[in-house]
Formats: sequence, C-alpha cells, structure tokens
Amino acid sequence: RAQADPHRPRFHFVSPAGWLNDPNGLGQWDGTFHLFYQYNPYSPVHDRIHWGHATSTDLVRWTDEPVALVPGETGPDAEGCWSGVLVDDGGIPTIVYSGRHAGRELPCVATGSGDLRTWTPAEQNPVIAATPPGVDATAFRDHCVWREDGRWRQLVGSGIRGRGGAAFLYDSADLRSWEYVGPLVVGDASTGEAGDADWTGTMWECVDLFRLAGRDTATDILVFSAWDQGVTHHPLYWIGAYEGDVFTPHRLGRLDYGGRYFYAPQSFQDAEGRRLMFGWMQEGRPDAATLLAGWSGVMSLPRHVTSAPDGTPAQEPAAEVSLLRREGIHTVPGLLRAGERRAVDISGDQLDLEIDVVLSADSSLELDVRVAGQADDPDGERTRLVLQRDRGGAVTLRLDRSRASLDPAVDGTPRSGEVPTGPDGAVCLRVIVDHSALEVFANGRPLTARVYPTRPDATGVELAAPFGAVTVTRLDGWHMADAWDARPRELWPTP
Ligand code: DQQ
Repeated sequence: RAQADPHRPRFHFVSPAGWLNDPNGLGQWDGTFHLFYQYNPYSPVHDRIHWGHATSTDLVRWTDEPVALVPGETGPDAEGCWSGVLVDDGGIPTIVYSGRHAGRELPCVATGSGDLRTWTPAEQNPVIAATPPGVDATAFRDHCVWREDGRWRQLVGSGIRGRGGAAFLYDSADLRSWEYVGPLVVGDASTGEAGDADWTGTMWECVDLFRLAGRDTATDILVFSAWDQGVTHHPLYWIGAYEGDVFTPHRLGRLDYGGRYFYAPQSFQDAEGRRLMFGWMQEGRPDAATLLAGWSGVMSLPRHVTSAPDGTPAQEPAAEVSLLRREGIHTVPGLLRAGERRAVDISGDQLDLEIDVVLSADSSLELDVRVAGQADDPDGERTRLVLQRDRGGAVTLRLDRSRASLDPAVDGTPRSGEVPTGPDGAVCLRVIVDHSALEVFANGRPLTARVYPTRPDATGVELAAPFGAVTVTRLDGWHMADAWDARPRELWPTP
C-alpha cells in the first residue's frame, strides 16, 4: 500500500511504515550518521512511541536499523519512549530520553552496544524523579545534553503555568544523578496569542541549545517548538548569549516559515564541524487519509545551519543532497515582463530547483510547481511560491496552496515570511519537491510544507512575473533519484 501512495516521498526519509515524528539521537559515530526518530511501527497514529533507527554514510541514503528503544511492559517508559538525544559517555553510546508513564514524562537513560543497535534502559530510570521543586510545570520532556567543564549539562523542555514555556537547566557528573540548576529561559505566553506566527506558547518542546560561529563573534541559539494544550504550533529560536548558567536572550525569530510543517527539530555537529539539523514534516491531510495510506510523517532533508551576518541562523540543504541529482536543465531565463508567464522545461514530482532572481522595487516572481492545467483552469492544480518586493525594498516569500490540490480536505492555508536581501533585491531561491514534501529556501530562510495534488499530471513547473519586471539570472533544475532501492520496506527491520 505504501508503494502505491503518490504522496509518499522518495528521497526524504520516511519510516518503513506506521507513524514517524521527531528526529532523535542525531549524531555521527565512526563516520556513520545515525538518525533515530519517534516511531509507532504498528499504525500511522501517535501511540506508544518507540525509537526507530536508520544509518547513513552520506546523510541522504539511509539503511533501516532495528528499532532501538521499545517501551517497557511496565516501568518508567511503559507508555512510550519520547524524544531525546544521543551522547558519547566516555565511549559508551548513551541515549537520554523521556519515558512516559501514567500520563507524564520523566528523563530516562539507555546505553547502547558499540554498533548502536542494542539498547538497555538504566536501572536508575527515571533519572530525574519529578519536575523541579516549587515549580508548577505545564509539562517536562525532551532533552538537550552536552559536556561543559568536565560535567554533564541538560536542558529539559517545560513551561511554568501562568507564565509561559521554559527550558530548565540541570547538572550531573554521570548522567544518572542530576541536580537542578534553575530555569535557563522562561517565555511570556501573554505576549501575543495562539494565532501569531511567533507566539512562544505555554510549553517548549524539543529544546536545542547550540553555538554558531559568526564572522567575528559567536552567537548562542536556543531552538524550541512552541506548544499549547496539545497543539504543535511552530519552531522558534532565541538568539542570545549563554554563560555561567545564564542565557541572555537578545532576540526571538521564526526558525521556519512553514511553522508546524518543520516541527521539533534537532541538530548536531558533525565531524567536519557543521551544524546539521533535521525536523519533522507533519501531515497536512486528514487522519482518515493517513490511516488508509498506512504511514505518516516525513523527515526533512538534512540542513546545514550557519550564522548569517546579522547573527540569525541561515539554513540550506546539506551539500550531500546534490548527490541525488540526476539529469537536469541549466537555463538563463532573463527578463520577465510584468504579466508574463512561462513554462519551465523540466517537470516531475521529484525535483531540485535553484533560481537566482533580481527583484526590482515593487515587483514579484511567481514559481509554480506541481502544475496541472492552465493558470485559470478551475480543474487545474498548482502550488504557488511568490517572492515579492515592496516599494520600500522589503522582500516576502509566500506559499499559496489555495489551488495546490483539488482535494478540499487537505490543508491549504498560506504561509509567508520575510527574506533578507541586499539593496539590489537579489534572491537565491531553492525549491525541493518530493511528492507531498516541499522545502523552500530563500536567501537562507526556509519554508517547509506538505502538498497533496490529486492529478497524476500535476508535474509542471512555471515561472511568472505577476507585476513588475524581474530578471531571472539563472534557473537550474534536476530530477532527483529515489533514495530507496526496494519498497515497501519491512515493518520490523532486522539487522
Ligand atoms: N513529540 C514527542 C515529545 C515531544 C513531541 C513525543 C514534539 O517528546 O515533546 O512523540 O513533537
């Protein structure tokens, strides 16, 4: 069944079957990349979560490994092994995760065999027995763990009732016995409200603290996913300075303009020193459709995160993504006059497009993918991406899914966000299409989404200049190879 689903990506990582959500335990051991993930192998719903596992030597072609963590029959993780990280404890691969029991989560530890295939939960689990004393916590789960001055440090995602989301800091010598240091950052949920794209929520899921080296100085970035009462809102980041148990937040930003379509990201530093990040691209179709399909959830492609000149995180697909490029086109479309529309000489539902455009003030470029039919065809489908430069010079990236699918049940809500540009209005646009998975990057700002065209011929690509003239100095496009040899994959992979 999974094979027949036209919405199932072919070069993004997906679980063999069943349900996938957050990336977990990202790391590189002896040159091999490990991707663990929140996994329900039995059905495409979020229930009694295991840790799935896959390995790769190039970040894009993955091999399924045996399920890593299985909830216990009884005990601290009987209701699920929720999100966490992988650390190197003096050569012993060690997972710190959230064990779910009696409707709540507490920190747990498991140690792995040298090949990271067999995992044993620690006898001491849960290693932190309760939420911090004197704090009315909205939740307590997900972990960021690192070495600092010969000690272990940990952040646990949480929130303080009546105030907002929070990240709590802990300290340990051995990963088993933890001391509460204090709240590292506490948000203010009364600033803004649930519909706002930068609302910080009442609980922070999947906190991830890392340092990005800039040209002159380094910045500390605290990524979290804003959550409130069962609703996964969007990933955000604080830029700030972490020093001496204190994080001083300087500025809040949106990590991905797709919001909940790039949720619960986790990052790690690879052997080359790159900061690489994956996120969960959740579904935008109804549960009934997902049940029928037999699978749910897509892992984003690996992203390379660097520091933009203004200290904000810039994102682009890791260079390895281009290993999947096959035959392509290399064109210089040149000037598009206001109102002009052109078909691009490449089509498909597995594409990687790179477009360099110069937007004059008060102009816009439209790129349509997954196109079937003419622009005004009521039975047509098209996923519209628009780069628009206003009179003042500000550039906005917009995703319009109002015509992306003839299926009225799928999510068609728009997305948008600002794109940094120089005075010349130049934008490098990268658009990756993989069946229902869509990842867009405009000058380092990502917009991730899912689209579900119904027409088998929804494979066209078009360029247009809805108003104002634009110059497209380069348009390169490639067909993308399948990352999987055989489908469907086994439900319970064995080594
Ligand atoms: N998903 C996990 C939690 C985390 C949430 C459960 C974020 O650990 O808070 O599957 O999507």
